[in-house]
Amino acid sequence: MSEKENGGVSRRNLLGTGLTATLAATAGAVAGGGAMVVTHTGSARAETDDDHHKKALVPPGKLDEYYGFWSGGQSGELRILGLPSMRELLRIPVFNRCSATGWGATNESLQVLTEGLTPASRAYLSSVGLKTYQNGDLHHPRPSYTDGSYDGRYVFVNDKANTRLARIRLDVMKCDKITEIPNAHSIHGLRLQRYPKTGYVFCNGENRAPLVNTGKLLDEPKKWRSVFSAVDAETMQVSWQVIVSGNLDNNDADYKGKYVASTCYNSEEGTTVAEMTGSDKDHIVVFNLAAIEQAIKDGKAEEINGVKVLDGTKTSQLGITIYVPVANSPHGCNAAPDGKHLIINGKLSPTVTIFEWDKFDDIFAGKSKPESAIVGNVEVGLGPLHTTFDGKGNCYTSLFLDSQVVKWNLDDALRAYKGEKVNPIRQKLDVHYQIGHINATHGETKDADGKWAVALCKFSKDRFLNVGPMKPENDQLIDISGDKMVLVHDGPTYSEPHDATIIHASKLHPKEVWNKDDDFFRFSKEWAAKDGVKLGEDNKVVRDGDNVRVYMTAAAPAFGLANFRVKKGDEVTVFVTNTDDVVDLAHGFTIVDYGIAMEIAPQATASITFKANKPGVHYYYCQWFCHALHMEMSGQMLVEEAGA
Ligand code: RUQ
Ligand code: CUA
Repeated sequence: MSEKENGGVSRRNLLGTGLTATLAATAGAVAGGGAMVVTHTGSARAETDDDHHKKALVPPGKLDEYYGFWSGGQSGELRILGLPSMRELLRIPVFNRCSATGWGATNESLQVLTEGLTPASRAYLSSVGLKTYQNGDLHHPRPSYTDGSYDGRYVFVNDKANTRLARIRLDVMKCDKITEIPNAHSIHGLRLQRYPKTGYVFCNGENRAPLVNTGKLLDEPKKWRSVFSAVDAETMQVSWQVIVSGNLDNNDADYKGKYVASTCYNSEEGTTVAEMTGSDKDHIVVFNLAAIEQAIKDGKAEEINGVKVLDGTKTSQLGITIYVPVANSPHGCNAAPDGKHLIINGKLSPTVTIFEWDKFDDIFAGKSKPESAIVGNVEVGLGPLHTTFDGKGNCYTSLFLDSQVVKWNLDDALRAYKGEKVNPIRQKLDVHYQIGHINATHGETKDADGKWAVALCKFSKDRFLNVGPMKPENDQLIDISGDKMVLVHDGPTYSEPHDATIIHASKLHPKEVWNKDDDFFRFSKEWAAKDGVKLGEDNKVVRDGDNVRVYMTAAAPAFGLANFRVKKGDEVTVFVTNTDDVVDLAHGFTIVDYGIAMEIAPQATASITFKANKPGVHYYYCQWFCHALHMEMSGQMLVEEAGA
């Protein structure tokens, strides 16, 4: 039976367990019963409601109300979308190599990409002819906080592929720091200290690996370790690390600056799927920040690869962690904007578990049992992964297996747990398909405003024109402002947005043009100072043995140098300063048949270093359309045969 014939059952049912949802959706059912209202908005035709849809329209010339920071997954980049239009506004290269901007090739970007590498990675990369990693796997974009609200300073992102943390400056939307985390293996969960401000960036080392990972203990997985790291948000240095039991998955911090909690799977500490899911309980681990800082002061840490590392495993006597058993393989970990509650999403269990942060006080003091922190448990549906919030007491949990978002009420859930006869479930909405993260406008702050939520679906299947075997993902916009959730937009996205955070536009004030003295240009500024050159004024070629430094301006529609001459074998660095002080007037610099290209935004300087090993006339041109005479904005690099 084809998908069409069976009414879409196989599509919705891809991962096996969404049967109830499927039947309801197939029938186009809108079912309500008893105290519980469950709405299936149904098939691909029926789920957009005209009024809600219009609310999401942003007409030409009008601006969006929110910035969305979208992970680029294994593309390694960060993206900015406007909400509610879901228009993609910008791509910010981070862990990837970017053909347009020269990220990964310019000296400015290479400084960012190489400064924070561990000595071991640096040695490995140079042994294979690389300066830095060429890929990344960016899951979690997290904007910085002051007192539980977004403060517009930075967005932090993880790299699961190469164990890194990166920081993006929100004034210029550029990555300015990347730190590889030593001792950990694969950074996954990433959250920030909320109070008094960020502070610490909390990085979950997902995989267990030998500590130190230098070729010993290969066959002794029981001795491998999973490591939790706190990184200083300003210096981007690792402040401390804690060894834990089990694999760290996602984490979140409270609103008081006292605790961080993390879900852990594989409490069995196995290495195969069967071993990792053997027992029916895993746990969350809770970190006590004050106790950790005290233990470091008291000299309880061991220094490993230059970092202070504490033992926070189950058998540790330091009193810095507690372990609370929860159902097998919990995943999402979400602090509610009420500042009091923490939601743990079951993944393999159809439930979410509610914790109260304050109850950890007595548990750390030894006055009560770890389980006493649990104040609620709701059966939400199959495959709960993440929960977001509307600031009005409702929670929205993504159901991966059911391909649904379930809206439930926190207060009712707490009352139900105490034995009252209330059903906390408000509504279930079909999404398409297999949702991972869900995030609402300001949902991770105390300013959660309950306007929109985005459902980041892992599969799009039939939702867009068929583009071959590799389909886009589907990021859906849901209007959560009313009693009922309404799906208003499908947005195809490229591999693979795991997560997104959404900030009201009033919170961010990016610059229109660069400040020409910005520290981001320090590489160029330092060389110009050494060479006695004024960036943005002088056009000059400086020869220094085999090293040639070429300084030029770019002002539409001409480069400051019509040509420059070097010798085969020279190491050439070209510095280009965009002297146009005009909004949106970017230039570029590309050398033909040399693999050289870079972006130069208004008032910026960019530089790139290469070996002039190919003799001949090589045009350079501006690759950013900047002027009616943009095509004429070019010049020639003349490379002489050596000895000529
Ligand atoms: S995790 S789909 Cu990488 Cu954010 Cu939950
Ligand atoms: Cu400058 Cu095109």
